[in-house]
Order: sequence, then structure tokens, then C-alpha cells
Amino acid sequence: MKILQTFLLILVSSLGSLALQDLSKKTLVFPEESNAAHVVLRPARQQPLTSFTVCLKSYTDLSRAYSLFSYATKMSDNELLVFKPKPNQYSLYVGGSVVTFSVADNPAAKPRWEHICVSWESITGIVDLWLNGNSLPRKGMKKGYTISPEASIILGQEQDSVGGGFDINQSFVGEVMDVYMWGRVLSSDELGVVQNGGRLSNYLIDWQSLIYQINGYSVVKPFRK
Ligand SMILES: *[C@@H]1O[C@H](CO)[C@@H](O)[C@H](O)[C@H]1NC(C)=O
Ligand SMILES: [Ca+2]
Repeated sequence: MKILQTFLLILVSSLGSLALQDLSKKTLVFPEESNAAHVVLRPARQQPLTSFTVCLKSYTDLSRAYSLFSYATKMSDNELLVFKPKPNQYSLYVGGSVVTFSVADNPAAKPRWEHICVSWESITGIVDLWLNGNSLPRKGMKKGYTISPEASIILGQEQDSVGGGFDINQSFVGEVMDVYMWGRVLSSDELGVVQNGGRLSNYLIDWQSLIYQINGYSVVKPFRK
């Protein structure tokens, strides 16, 4: 652990203004609509991915489309993208292909925190999406594909090129927290652990030791109910 921390500190200092922080019980606020404000995340390791799971929590009153997690590579600006085209739809892009999940529409509901976990595996192409701990009917795409490792990972904006090509109409306004990524498909038991705020191993992105850089108007604040 000591060695890992030392390694991460060296990594962080060599990357300039990136911070390494435990953001437990903290949220990242995107306070206003913009085509610039974004947060860059660096994974702990860069590796080609034949499976992954991304989990995060979001809180917004947006009713238009927005990006939740944008992972762009030279191969595809939508190499791995978690996107909300409409309030009752969640889309996952892998290698430029997309599957969209529909959930119950509840326009009268007030904004609430949504916990989403989405996974994909190359061997079957199966995409699993859990919303607030409930799994949706599985879909699939991109069987046999490998996700490229040299990615620009961004919260707050949707990339149409590596590190840029932002569209204000796809920007995120609101709060994001507990962003995690693994290079594997989590089991149902592991998802339960994540849902209950527990710890797993082998994080690629770990909110509790997050390597990140804020660009523009985005603020870290304590979580409040
Ligand atoms: C964003 O959406 C608004 C309202 O629909 C539209 O007027 C504007 O042109 C769009 N901006 C961009 C950059 O697409
Ligand atoms: Ca894009």
C-alpha cells in the first residue's frame, strides 16, 4: 500500500496540476451550464479492456440530454460513454455502438440521487445496467471488441474529440459522486457491496483515491441529503 501511494504520488506530481484525493462523502458540483467546465479523471492503470464496470451517483434537474461519463480515444470519441438522452433513458456506448435502456417515466418526481452501475464484456457483448440497485433487462453489442487504453476520461462534458469537442447541450449540470471503474464485470454480490458503500479491490477509478483535475467552474462540496 505504501509503495502504491508513493507510486501514485510520483505519478500525480509528474502530471502537473492533477490532484490525488479521497473524495468520500464529497460531491463534484457542476453549478452552471457551460461548454467548457469539466473534470479530467486518470485511471490507476491504462490497459486494454475486454470488460468493465462503471458506477456513479448523479443528482440533477436537467430534462435534456447529458453525459455522465465520457471516455474518448483516438479510435472513437464514444469509445465508452454513459449518456442520458432523455430523463427516462440511459445509453451505453462502446466503440461507437450504443444500447439504450428505458426506465419508468415519472415527470412529477422531484430530482433525486440516481445510482447507476453499467458493465460490458467482450466475450458475449452483454451490457448490464443497474439503476438504484435494480437490474434492467440485459442488452448487448460489440461482441469481441477491445476498448483502447489511452483514453481521455471526462465528467461534465461529452467529448467529440479526445479532450474536446464539447456541446453545451450535452453538458452536465448538477452533482456527481462515488465514481468508480473496474476492468471487470462485477458480480451481483459485489454490486450489493458498492450499493451499500463498501469497498472492493482493483479499481481503475476510485473515488476514495481519485486522480483528477478540475477545469473551469466545478466545485468539490460535502455531500448533503
Ligand atoms: C443548444 O440548444 C438550444 C435550444 O434547443 C439551441 O438554440 C442551440 O443552438 C443549441 N446549441 C448548440 C451549440 O447546439
Ligand atoms: Ca461523442
